[in-house]
Amino acid sequence: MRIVAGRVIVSSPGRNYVTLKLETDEGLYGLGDATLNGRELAVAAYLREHVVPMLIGLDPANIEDIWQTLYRGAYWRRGPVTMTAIAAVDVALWDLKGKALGTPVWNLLGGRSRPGITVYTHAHGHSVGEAVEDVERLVSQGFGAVRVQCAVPGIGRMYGVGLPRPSTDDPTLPEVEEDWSTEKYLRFVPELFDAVRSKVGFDVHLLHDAHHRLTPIEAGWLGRRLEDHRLFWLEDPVPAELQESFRLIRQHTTTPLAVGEVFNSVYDCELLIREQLIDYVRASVPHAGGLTHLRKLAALAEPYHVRTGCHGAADLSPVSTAAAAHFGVAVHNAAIQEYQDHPVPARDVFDVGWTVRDGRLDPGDRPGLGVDIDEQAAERLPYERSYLPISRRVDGSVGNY
Ligand code: GCO
Ligand code: MG
Repeated sequence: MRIVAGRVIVSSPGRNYVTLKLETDEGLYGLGDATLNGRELAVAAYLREHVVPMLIGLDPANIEDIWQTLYRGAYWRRGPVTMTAIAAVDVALWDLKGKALGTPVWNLLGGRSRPGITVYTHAHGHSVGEAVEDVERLVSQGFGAVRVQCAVPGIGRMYGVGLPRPSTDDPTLPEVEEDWSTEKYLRFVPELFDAVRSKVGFDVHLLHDAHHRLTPIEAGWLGRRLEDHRLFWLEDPVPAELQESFRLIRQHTTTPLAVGEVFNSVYDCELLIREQLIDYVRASVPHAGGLTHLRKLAALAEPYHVRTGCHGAADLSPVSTAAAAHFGVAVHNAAIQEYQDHPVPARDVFDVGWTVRDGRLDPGDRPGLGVDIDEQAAERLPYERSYLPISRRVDGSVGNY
């Protein structure tokens, strides 16, 4: 079998998704997600202009060799654009192999370690009362793990609470989250979890995302203050560009720590893992080099008691949810998977074999990844320029979004 074409499909069914479709001379094709939120067209161009021409004529069976060719052969290694492009090719090749052999990807990865991977989903509110109600709603739907975010009194616009986008003259400009105040946030979050725990009890896993906004010592304080609430994890307390900063956080709290949705290779977390500074690594299939690389990262983490809790927000396409599902049921130290519903119009573009039931994501038994794309439906919903928000602190300077 030979690769004869690679098509990059950019579509916006409620938000932008980039899908790579690798076609072979035998009529089989494989799909991979190449979406990098806010920088979608950079990956599309990297694939179209530089990667796809190198793939034509290759045997798609040789997944490892193609991965190494794209990684080492480019000379310029790593980085989100490169690694997302490599991931899209890698996942499309695993999809193709499964289809060629008539078996699901989870079977190629060593079979099932579990029937479905536990997922966590998102609760949010504009007030503590609303957040509590949202957690109760999700628990009643069968979710056993819920991430809780809530608007902080006195902060105008907040990450993770679903506030409407303000109307602006130019909708293509990034939205701005104003008034970020660490002091207000740190005063409020313990109150939020006091309320949620006293209402829902300890039978549900609660998670929280600090979205890179704290310093290590602030993170240590928050983790310690939340210890009695037994969070499943505190996520991204600080950006992990400086991996050793987690030493300081670790010395101050036993609240479990998760980090890494922006990681794109094992080198981003090697120290975090080896020194056991984190409990969960959030690197994902589409942003960390595909199934081939994420499996190696998980294998490094296993002896150090670090498990995976992969990023799975709605800006990762339904093709990535499929890849996450196959990874999650097969890999032994996969602990949990983030899950957020995709926008409704995505159902017209992507046909999926995975399901979420009773708080678990099951990849299903279709050959390959078990997902398909309707290219005509995708074409009717063209790319729309959009950016992630920018965060500004009370003093007007740019903070971490
Ligand atoms: C999460 C993430 C997201 C990211 C988004 C960026 O934990 O789900 O933090 O909300 O901000 O996916 O593209
Ligand atoms: Mg996050």
